Amino acid sequence: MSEIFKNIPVIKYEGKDSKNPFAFKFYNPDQVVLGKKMSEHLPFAMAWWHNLCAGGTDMFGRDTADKSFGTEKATMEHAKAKVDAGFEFMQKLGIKYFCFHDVDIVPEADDIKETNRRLDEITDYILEKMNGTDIKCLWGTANMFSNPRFMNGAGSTNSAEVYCFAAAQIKKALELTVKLGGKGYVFWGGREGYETLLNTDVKFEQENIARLMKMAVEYGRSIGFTGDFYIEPKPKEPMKHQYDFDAATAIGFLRQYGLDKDFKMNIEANHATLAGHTFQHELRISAINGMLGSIDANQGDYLLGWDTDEFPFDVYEATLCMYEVLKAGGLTGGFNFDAKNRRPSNTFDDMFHAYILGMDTFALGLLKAAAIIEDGRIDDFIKNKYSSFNDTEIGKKILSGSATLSELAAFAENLGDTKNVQSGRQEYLESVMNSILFS
Ligand code: XLS
Ligand code: CA
Ligand code: CA
Repeated sequence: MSEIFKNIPVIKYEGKDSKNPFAFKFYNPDQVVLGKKMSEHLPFAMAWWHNLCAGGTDMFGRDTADKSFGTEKATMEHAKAKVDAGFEFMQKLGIKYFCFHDVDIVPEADDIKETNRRLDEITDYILEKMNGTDIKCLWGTANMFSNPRFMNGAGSTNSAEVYCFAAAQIKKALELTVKLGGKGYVFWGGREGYETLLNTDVKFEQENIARLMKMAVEYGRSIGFTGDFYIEPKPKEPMKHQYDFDAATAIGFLRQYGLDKDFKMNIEANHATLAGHTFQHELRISAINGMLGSIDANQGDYLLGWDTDEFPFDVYEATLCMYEVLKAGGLTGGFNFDAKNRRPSNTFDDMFHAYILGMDTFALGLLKAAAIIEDGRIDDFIKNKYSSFNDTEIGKKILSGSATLSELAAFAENLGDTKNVQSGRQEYLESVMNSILFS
């Protein structure tokens, strides 16, 4: 098989002063940070769909980038060329994981039996390519949103036949995930939501989604899938209301239906901002609930109200993300670049520049987050902020859970005029952040 990304070398770390566009400036895989190699802190993954399939088509125009890799598109030859391209790409960048939807890896046929046969063939080929490399599958998923049959959802559809079709796709995608040694399985509910309550029974739809997830867990466990199932929350787009609005909503849903032991969150930065949250907020809510599983590493654009899936360049955001990840003790999943080149960045070189940018951004984020933790001022501030609960008798009583409302009321009556004498010190803490980030 001949080289696809000709003239693009293996990307190496050259340090921050390097001007080589095909070198890492900050991602130094063997560098030890807080006792662990950077490459272990940052299990990066390539998103099959954006990197190998998407050519820049948008609502107003067709592809600008040629991802045919010298073959005719929508053929098995093309599917195999994408595998070749993907493995060459990952090897040149030192990326150890990939994520895929069923329909990213083969063209979908009219008959699911034929699609499944193609999936068997291509995953045999992927396995062959994996052999002798240390590249693995991070997670798999079924695309239950593109095909017109899913216009009213998959788990939330009104059609029992479409529901069965979704079940068939999940079953196969789980089998493939197990075959490729995948660590996780994702549910992103792009069409699981509604446009208007004039035609929707929300309770019915949510219960049906839960039933489908339960069946997926039972089947997955029965075929040896030991990894995590993930919900990837997103508030809107394509639907006006999506059921997995944000982490808090998704976690509540999982608990309500007894799915919380098998599921965690796959948090995407751009989805967080669409939900009106920061990326860090979504990570924190997942982490404190023991459900921070994996991350879709991208970023949105604050001027645009949709899911732009940009490669992350914002070091401040990446730092706050890595602060959450370090505090949570790492991820069971990884960092999937669910991101695409901007439409005019349409060459093979640009694909590499994008990943170099993303990997360097998260490497910087890791270094800076470690520096914040080592510096200690922010952690100390937060700890001290609540000291009245840890250092006083009444505070301790409240924390122990043994206090009554009447007791606290009696305590308050003896206080006279009470003020909170502790400043929030936000501006000071922001300046601490800047001094750590830019030192
Ligand atoms: C779309 C989602 C999707 C999931 C996987 O907005 O990000 O790509 O990650 O289906
Ligand atoms: Ca995503
Ligand atoms: Ca997205």
